[in-house]
Amino acid sequence: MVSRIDYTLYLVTDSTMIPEGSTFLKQVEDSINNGATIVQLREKNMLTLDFIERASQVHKLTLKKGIPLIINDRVDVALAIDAEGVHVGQDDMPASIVRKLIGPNKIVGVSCSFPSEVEAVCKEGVADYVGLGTVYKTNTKTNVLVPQGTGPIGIRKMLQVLKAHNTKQGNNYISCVAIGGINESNASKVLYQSAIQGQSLNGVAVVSCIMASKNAARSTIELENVIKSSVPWVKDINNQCFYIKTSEKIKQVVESKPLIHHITNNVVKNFSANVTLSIGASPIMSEFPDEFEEFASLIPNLALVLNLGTPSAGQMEIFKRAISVYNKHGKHIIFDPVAAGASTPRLECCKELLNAGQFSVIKGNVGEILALWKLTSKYQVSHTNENNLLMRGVDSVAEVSEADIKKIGREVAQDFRVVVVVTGAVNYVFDGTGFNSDSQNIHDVSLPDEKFGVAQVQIPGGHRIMSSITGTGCSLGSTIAAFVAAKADGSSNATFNLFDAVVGAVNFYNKCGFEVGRDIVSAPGTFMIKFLDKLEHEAHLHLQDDPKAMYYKTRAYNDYDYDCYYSY
Ligand code: 3NM
Repeated sequence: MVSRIDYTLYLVTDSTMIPEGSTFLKQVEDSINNGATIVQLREKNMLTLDFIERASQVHKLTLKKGIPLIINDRVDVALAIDAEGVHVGQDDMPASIVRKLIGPNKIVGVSCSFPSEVEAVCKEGVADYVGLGTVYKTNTKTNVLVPQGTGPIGIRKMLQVLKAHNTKQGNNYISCVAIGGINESNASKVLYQSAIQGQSLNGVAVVSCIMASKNAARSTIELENVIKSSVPWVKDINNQCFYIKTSEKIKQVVESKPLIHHITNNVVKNFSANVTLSIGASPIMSEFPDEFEEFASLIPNLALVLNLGTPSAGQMEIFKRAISVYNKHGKHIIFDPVAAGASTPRLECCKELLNAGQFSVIKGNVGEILALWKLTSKYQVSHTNENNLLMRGVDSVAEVSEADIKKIGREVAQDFRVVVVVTGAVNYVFDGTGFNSDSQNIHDVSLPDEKFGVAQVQIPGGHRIMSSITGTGCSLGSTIAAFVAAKADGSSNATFNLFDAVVGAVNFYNKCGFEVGRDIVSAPGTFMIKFLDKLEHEAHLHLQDDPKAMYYKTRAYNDYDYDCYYSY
């Protein structure tokens, strides 16, 4: 088999979409000369003689540049021109037969849409790479199996299977690219979001983004730049921990007066806005997409709360517009998947949103985080008793043990590369951001599972009465957003530690809830008023360090150990 193939920018051709004024060969040549690292000739309706003629023309170009030419489906054409490889789909000639026909030194690629198909390719053991798709909706191929796209969630599930193969001693390494609806606007996002610990994509495959471009050279250069650049939402995050008290962090919120954009449910808008004001931030409740770009591009200390409490078809489009704009400008999004496990359509909404872009924080109760856990890459490939136990937990959240909460919290955090907050009598915060990767590949998480520690903290506090007052959960989302927008980790760096800021928010909020509940016991109406007062009081008046105040004990990423205590 062929080794060291560069799959980074994989051009798949299509002669039906050439723009006016250009030619098929010009599009291919412009792309090859400006960054395409491998080319697949894909002609679905061409006479054999014409196909061979075209293949040898393209081969001349690729040979000159020293990059491989792969022929789609037609082994005979590949043999005729001595191409470097053949790519087959699930309904084409089986890869094992292709291998026999073209020999051990050529490249064999196979398209896969599901983990079971990747598993079959791994078992067969003759392919050099797999093309995973369809990632996003595409107009280029009409008969795809998942028209809406598998999204990064689906890609990760396939990568989990591939990783099991690739990390096993003695197995031939199988590379992978993603395909379908990829272009300059989403290439770095798909590379970043698809990566799981120990296995990331080797590249992206594109058709229309280059073949239909009026300037194929420029489109290729832009795509290459995007592939090689970091995703915007990590630019202000660091991984340094300063063990700084919550009082220092809330001070930063008050001083920076961040703007918290809420797209939230109708029940809690008023309370969330009041909580936001009480802690010294400014709320804006906007579902008007035309102004999102202006917010995200012009306001520095800004974060978005996205709350699924009262979903509707129209709201999904608004959510997705907001995600796209906020991701583009690297602004942080706090996702509250309210009642994610309540119905299949609601979980589908979560999936659609998590596939649409990157969140920084996901906050939910045990049931909600358990529901999202079903979308993680390890969920479907593992058929262990452990998983069965957790599945019972989805139906009966009360049965979920602390160990289960820690497992699902960690796995959701790792898979979605976010900070996860699991709320309850005890709150848990997990850091799955993994920005301390040493990898050369900026989208790669790279560290193997056993080395990738997920920092985790348990935060007590709050009060049971809070569960009978609407908005107390949702407003924690507003508080987290305020700490994140203010970069309130207690340090004065331009960058901040996302996990520390979130821990500060959860700590602050629950300390206030505990103290108010302790003093007034069972009076929900009074609690609401007193709670707002308390938040305001603590935020603005108690900014000095209190020697008995909340403090952290230890933090060690690799031991999953980050205890948090505070004294009352
Ligand atoms: N294969 P575009 S999707 C050729 O899902 C191909 O296996 C797919 O085109 C798969 O980059 C696809 O224009 C077309 O979206 C991708």
